[in-house]
Amino acid sequence: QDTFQAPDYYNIDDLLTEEHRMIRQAARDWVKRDVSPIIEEAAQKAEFPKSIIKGLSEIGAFGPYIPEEYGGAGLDQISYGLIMQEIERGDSGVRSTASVQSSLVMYPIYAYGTEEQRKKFLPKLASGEFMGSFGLTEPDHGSNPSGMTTNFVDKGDHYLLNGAKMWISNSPFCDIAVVWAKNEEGRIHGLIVERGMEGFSTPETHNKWSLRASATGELIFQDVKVPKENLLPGKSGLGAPLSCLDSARYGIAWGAIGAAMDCYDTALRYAKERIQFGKPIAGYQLQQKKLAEMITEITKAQLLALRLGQLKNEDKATTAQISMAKRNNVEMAINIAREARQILGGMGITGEYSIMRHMMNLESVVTYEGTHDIHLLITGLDITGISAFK
Ligand code: TGC
Ligand code: FAD
Repeated sequence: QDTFQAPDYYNIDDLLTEEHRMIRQAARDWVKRDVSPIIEEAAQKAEFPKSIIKGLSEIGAFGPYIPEEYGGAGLDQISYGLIMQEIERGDSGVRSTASVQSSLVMYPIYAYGTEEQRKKFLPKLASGEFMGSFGLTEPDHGSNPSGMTTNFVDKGDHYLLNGAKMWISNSPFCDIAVVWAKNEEGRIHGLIVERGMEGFSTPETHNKWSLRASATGELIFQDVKVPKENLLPGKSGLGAPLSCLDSARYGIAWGAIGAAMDCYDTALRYAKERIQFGKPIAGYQLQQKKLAEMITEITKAQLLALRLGQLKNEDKATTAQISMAKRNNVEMAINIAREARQILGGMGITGEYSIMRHMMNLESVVTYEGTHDIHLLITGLDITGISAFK
């Protein structure tokens, strides 16, 4: 039974609006009812639970901040963050599916697409009728996407797309993929590739120990004819995909708090109930140190995310500020998962509890959307003015 109770040590709820709390409650109720009961089995079987797509749409997780006229939920950035927090409390893989759909597929179509593209794709993506994926990473270009070799050539009435993307969330079942590729001049553009186009395939990546309830795969393009109307005309250059990452990374900064909260809540309950040497292990200083540090770190992460949300609402959040929050909050969550796992002793490694699943999932979250080290270098560049990437 899912008995989760969210910690709020600094009364941060008082800083939220009534609407924020209602949106969060709806997401929390849905996770308790429709995600928690099935997610462990899905992860053990390494299957994406398609049954959750409808619910994700209903709680506004597909395009939370996309205007309602395009099927989005028309919410503010803090609501978006709270929804991600609740979903990742259930599982980082489920949050991944929502992040990709919202920030990496709907956002670029909304921000850089034509009115026809918005009308054609956004309502179907918001309802979950269409699922999307985002192809930036390649086998030889992960942290350095500017080196990508996927390319397209203008053939008069269409573009001819060739190349391959790797590590792509949702790829095995996506209906459309927003793919970043270079034109003949080496300029990066976004193209909408649709399932069924000849030469387009999406093989699944198997044997992951992490994000097992999320489907990951490749996107392979062999002379794919992409209609010209599928190019996103609004922005080109690496800045176009990076601006989508800003939005997804912001959501992860909130989502990681959810995973951390679940680990903390589970460990606290367990420590109060588990008797060793004649008293609850929660009564030993070493266990209290772990729990006290967990709630301190969760509280700091909550404040960071909330302030970032305020800045996002005012359109003032910088890429470097988002990097700091993504990096800090994911590291916070992975550290809490590791400590919480220890508090549960042997029970911590079983699927009876969610902690080990969170811990394994977070190994992907700390790597994707810019690795832990890449985000540190973004902060380093921001404060020194000197790039240490190259
Ligand atoms: P750099 O020279 O810094 O920038 C190139 C151009 O882009 C502009 N720019 C931005 N524009 C908008 N928004 C941003 N956030 C921007 N950041 C940079 C920049 O001004 C420049 O413009 P211009 O006009 O001068 O050309 O680029 P760089 O090649 O030095 O790379 C910088 C670096 C390393 C930070 C960047 O490449 C990076 O972030 N690498 C990490 C790659 C990454 O995060 N990949 C994620 C793939 S998607 C994914 O993981 C999804 S997981 C989904 C899930 O399941 O949840
Ligand atoms: P590399 O770039 O090879 O990095 C390896 C190590 O070197 C890292 O520790 C890195 O920090 C370090 N490093 C790299 N460059 C530097 C440097 N300049 N200085 C110091 N250290 C450096 N991508 C997508 O496009 N779409 C998706 O939907 C998507 N989903 C994903 C889902 C999962 C489960 C995973 C694991 C990945 C996903 N990715 C996706 C890819 C992800 O964004 C990349 O894995 C990530 O950007 C890192 O690239 P890489 O794995 O090639 O590692």
